[in-house]
Amino acid sequence: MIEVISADITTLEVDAIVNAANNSLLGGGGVDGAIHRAAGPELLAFNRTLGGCATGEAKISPGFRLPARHVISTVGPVWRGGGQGEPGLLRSCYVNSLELALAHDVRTIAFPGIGTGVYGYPKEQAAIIAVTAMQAYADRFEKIIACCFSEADAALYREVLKVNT
Ligand code: AR6
Repeated sequence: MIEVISADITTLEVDAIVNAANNSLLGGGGVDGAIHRAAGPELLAFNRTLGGCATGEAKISPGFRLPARHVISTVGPVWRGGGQGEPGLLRSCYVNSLELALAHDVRTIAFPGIGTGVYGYPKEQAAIIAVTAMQAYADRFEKIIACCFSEADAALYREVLKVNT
């Protein structure tokens, strides 16, 4: 089941929340900053042991002080016009995060709009990629949540879901 909500992802009681991180996995702004603040300094200390993360890949950490049990960090592509492999890399973010989740018995997982903030991925194109990947995995999870940070973003996801079904 895929659910679209408008919320702060750090408040969700799910098995895993996904972080829109950078290659260092050592924190930043946006949702990454919010997740590190809510998880506490243990997340930064843990992530220092992970050796970073390539764009399109994913790594898993405990949730520490978050209500979520795990944080799955993935690194979206920086938008450079769409001709630099961005769609494939963004799809990989979702697929690799979902595969990693399955390997850790995650049944409920929430995603922010990877790449759609500082990294500049156009929101509608990103939502189509996100929803398509979520739909391919929907039957292997209890719940996949598209956690939007505004009602406008949530409306966009709902529109894409309607068109895709
Ligand atoms: N809960 C849910 N979604 C959120 C939250 C939140 N608390 N805060 C922001 N968003 P961004 P990116 C949404 O910029 O584009 C960081 O500095 C936001 O509205 O966080 O992948 C990293 O360290 C947007 O739709 O991630 C990297 O350097 C979405 O999350 C870089 O930013 C993603 O925006 C990654 O850029």
